[in-house]
Amino acid sequence: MEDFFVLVDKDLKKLELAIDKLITTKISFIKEIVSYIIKSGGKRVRPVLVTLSSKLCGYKGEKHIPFAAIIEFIHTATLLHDDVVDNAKTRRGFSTVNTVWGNEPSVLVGDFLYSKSFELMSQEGNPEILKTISRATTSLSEGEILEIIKTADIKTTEEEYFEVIGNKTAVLFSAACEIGAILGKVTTTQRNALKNFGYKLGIAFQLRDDILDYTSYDEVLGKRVGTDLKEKKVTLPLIHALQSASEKETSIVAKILKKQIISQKDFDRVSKFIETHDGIIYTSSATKKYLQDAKKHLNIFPSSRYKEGLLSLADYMLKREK
Ligand code: GRG
Repeated sequence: MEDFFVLVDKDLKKLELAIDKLITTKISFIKEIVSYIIKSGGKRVRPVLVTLSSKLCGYKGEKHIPFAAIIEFIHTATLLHDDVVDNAKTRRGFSTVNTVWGNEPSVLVGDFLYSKSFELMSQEGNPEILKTISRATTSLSEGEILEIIKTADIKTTEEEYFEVIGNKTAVLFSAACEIGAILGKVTTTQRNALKNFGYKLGIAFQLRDDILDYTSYDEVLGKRVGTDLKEKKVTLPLIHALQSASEKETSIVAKILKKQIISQKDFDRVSKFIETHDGIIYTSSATKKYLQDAKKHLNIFPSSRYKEGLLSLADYMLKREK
């Protein structure tokens, strides 16, 4: 187990109890689906961020637990929606909710988790945190919609790509860290530092995700490799490869992206093309750069095991395999 997980081991146990306790509903069908997805082995990276950030900021209370649970509920809601949008068959090594129960339950249970999160937040009575999470969820939707607009667009620029991943992934990481800062009642400078740390970490997390989607294996990833291309998502490895591609290569990729169904052979061809043009190497070095920048934001905090934990969580982003 990574050392930052050990550091928050007790808190993660409390988190699991809070998750069970906070999801109250009389509808057993909702319970069944929520429990199926939420117990299916998510990494709990966002709750770890809430916890480590709050402790870094000297917070000694217990409120980070419900907020960590709320962040995980929102994350889970986005997965339920995203799997419908992408028509995904597997997640975390199991059949997706949309495969087992259908699209409607997946979307509606996502709505339930999303609204439950806001109900719980309103009970907590912390307007700063409410504002932070509200803004983040708006960005999540914007990111997902931007991504749809850019589907199959081989002209997608790096800037547009970073806007998509900033909104769909990084803002929630950023919000998780900011919650810790709000709970710890630190200075605005420290709060902004954690917010920026979380944002850059989230970008790196998504970059790694987009690399793994080309380089990993279904069994390791717990979902189908090559989904991005099959869903016609133009991610950084492909964007970079296209920048130095010949006209002929570009037109081959464009033709593949226009197909109704992208085959395994098409995927292999595009993977080879990305490899030839160093798309993965480029994306890996962008990941490293974001992580280095992210870590610098923590310089203003005194040394502590929680700071070490956040730094080692940053290192894990680069090597994670799932
Ligand atoms: C506000 C409910 C709501 C929806 C907004 C669908 C949607 C619109 C946004 C989706 C954004 C999305 C799916 C971004 C990808 C984020 C990402 C990298 C997910 C995988 O996270 P991990 O690896 O997952 O932390 P685990 O399984 O470990 O929990």
